[in-house]
Amino acid sequence: MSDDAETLFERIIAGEIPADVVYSDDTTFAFRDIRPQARVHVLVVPKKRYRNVAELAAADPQLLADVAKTAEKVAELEGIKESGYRVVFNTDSDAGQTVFHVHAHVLGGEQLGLFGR
Ligand code: D5M
Repeated sequence: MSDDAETLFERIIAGEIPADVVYSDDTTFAFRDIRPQARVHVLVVPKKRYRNVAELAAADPQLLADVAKTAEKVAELEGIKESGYRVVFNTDSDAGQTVFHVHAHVLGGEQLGLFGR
């Protein structure tokens, strides 16, 4: 993991790297994934960096709740709250986590496939 990978989302939050921002509030930030895996694919991050969802939950459960609420807000803004959506936290290498600033993938806008390969 490079330093760039560690700080990428902090730099997006700071406005130093351009992103298609969907929502922002005091504690969370949401922007479109650069490599969308569904018609709607938005990343929700806490502004404060934790490595993964387990570390976030242990350190600051309220902030994890904020991330979950922002995921729902994003679904509302994207018009997929009623049809349903998926929220995924990739954790470490077998899950393909590449950015070690915890982020929820909010996926939807179409019928999603099953889990697995
Ligand atoms: O997800 C990391 C995700 O971050 C992956 O789906 C691509 C996305 N990504 C990487 N760089 C950017 C930028 N610059 N803007 C928007 N989205 C980006 P992971 O769960 O760690 O594999």
